[in-house]
Amino acid sequence: MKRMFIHSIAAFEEEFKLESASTLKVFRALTDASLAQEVAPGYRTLGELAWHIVTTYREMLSRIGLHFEASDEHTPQPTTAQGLVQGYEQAAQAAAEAIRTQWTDASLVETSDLYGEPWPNGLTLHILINHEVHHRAQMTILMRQAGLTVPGVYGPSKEEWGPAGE
Ligand code: NI
Repeated sequence: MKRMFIHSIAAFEEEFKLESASTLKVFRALTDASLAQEVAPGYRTLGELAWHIVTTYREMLSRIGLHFEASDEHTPQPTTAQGLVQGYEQAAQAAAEAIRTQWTDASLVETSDLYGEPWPNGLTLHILINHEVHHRAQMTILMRQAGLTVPGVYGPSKEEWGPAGE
């Protein structure tokens, strides 16, 4: 079966704009105190999950020939929620800018070595977005555990439901 694949820079930008705005909404709901929240002892904390989303841009996209400055997995995690928001905004903007200026649609069908396998670049971009959505969803569980109000992502969150619970 052929994997889902992003075929144009314009399609990537449209998808990325929406998902990135949702991620930012979730990041902006974080508090400094909540960053140590973990789902169970020994698992990634809320702050670590957020930082993993940020550093994946550089980690993943540098493997497929895009050049930009952003924090990577060796950069120490910010200790404040504001630092995480700034890290995310910087990495997401720099990545989007690199894709827009360094690639054309033809670049998306070229393959790069990812973890020992040849992945088309358009697949890597698709997986980058899915990876972010996956960890963002994990974050919302930890945010509830930490007593934060979770913003809606694809629809209203429980806190945003009307009185009838619709
Ligand atoms: Ni991950």
